[in-house]
Amino acid sequence: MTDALIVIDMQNDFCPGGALAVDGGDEIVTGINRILPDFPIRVFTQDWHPAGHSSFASSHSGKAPMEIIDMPYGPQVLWPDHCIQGSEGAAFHPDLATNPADLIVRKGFRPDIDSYSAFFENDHETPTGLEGYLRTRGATRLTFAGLATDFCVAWSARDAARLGFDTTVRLDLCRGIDADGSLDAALADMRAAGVTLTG
Ligand code: VGL
Ligand code: ZN
Repeated sequence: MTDALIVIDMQNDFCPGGALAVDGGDEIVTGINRILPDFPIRVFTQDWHPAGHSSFASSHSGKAPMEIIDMPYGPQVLWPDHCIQGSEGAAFHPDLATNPADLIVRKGFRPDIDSYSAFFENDHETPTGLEGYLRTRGATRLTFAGLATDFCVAWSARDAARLGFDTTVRLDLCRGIDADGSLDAALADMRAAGVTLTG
């Protein structure tokens, strides 16, 4: 077994004071920093949207954040503007130890499609390239931490399990958005996909 830690979207906009703040998002920074040295492979993701991204409510007239619209690739929750490329909100939390990262994967940069998962855009087809990176580095077992449990962590972990990686989510090192029961649904989805939930 070769282990990789995948740290999802530990960015200012998902922490208290940010544009799409997740309750307690900053509480997990210290714990993530602490476990980083335990993993021989360390990957961080960064949500990285162009201004006017199609996942922003502000890009659709008459729509408010948290409404759901139909996109060609399926239903899409609309979000407040967040993680705009190069902005302070898109930067990693200032206390996150980023030097230990081997690779930083940016996602959500295509204007017309969102990308929750670290592996595929929301069409479940367009790859980010992370699978190839992990396989060529020999990773077989993946541990996930970060934000948000019920969106980018859950979609990433579910894809990882489907791709055949031994997949664990450290729930104690994640925090969720929990819109409309999305947290319970995400936990059930991950379990059904064979993801181990710990912490
Ligand atoms: C995320 C909503 C929109 C996440 C990213 O990181 O979970 N959620 N963009
Ligand atoms: Zn986003």
